[in-house]
Amino acid sequence: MRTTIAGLAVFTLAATVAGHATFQQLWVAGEDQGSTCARLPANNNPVTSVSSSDIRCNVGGTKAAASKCSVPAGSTVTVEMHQQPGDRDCSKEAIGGNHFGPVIVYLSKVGDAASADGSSSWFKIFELGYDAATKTWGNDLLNEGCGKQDIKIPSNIAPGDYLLRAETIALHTASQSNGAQFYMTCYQITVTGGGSANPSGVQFPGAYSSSDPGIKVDIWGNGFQEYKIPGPPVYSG
Ligand SMILES: [Cu+2]
Repeated sequence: MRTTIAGLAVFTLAATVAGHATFQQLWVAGEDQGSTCARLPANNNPVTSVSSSDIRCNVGGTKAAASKCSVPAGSTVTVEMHQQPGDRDCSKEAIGGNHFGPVIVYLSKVGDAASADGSSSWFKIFELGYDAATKTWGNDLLNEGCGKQDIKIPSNIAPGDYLLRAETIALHTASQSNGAQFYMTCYQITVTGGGSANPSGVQFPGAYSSSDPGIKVDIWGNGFQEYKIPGPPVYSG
């Protein structure tokens, strides 16, 4: 009996590593959708291989969410990250204090957001890297804002289903090979209105290389001044 309890305790600890985090909730035009359209990762551990299909929507990221969130083209959505599942307590950091890095968001047009596996092409709609003047990282702002980051959905993209992939990359150990930690969640959305734009994009895996200057980087060194966000440029539409 004792062994069973000890085993459970270890399992619980492994599932909830302190500092690690997941994007969990979505707001659409200021309305809280909770996690209804989030493909919630099984735990808050990072993905560390850019060549694994886990880099698309996290480990187990093909499992459908409860529903899709309807999002008007041109509106603002808010992704929300926290360290522990369902714990939206704003007095706690969204992601552990030294997990510094950028926040990046992509969209991928898909036939059905509930069944799409993320193998389609992704275009970037948001990125926030490092402000050297204020020494502020993109995910510092998550921590200051109760885990939230606003993102504008382009107004001219074609209506229909998309996966929205929200990501932060923790760089505290990124000077080692495969030391960067990727935390991402895919949200299932249906864009309404919009236009006819179908921006070209990149594939995951493929968009990132483990040797990219924004992925293998020593953020602690004296020489560190500028940060190059990985992936393609932001779609300007
Ligand atoms: Cu970590």
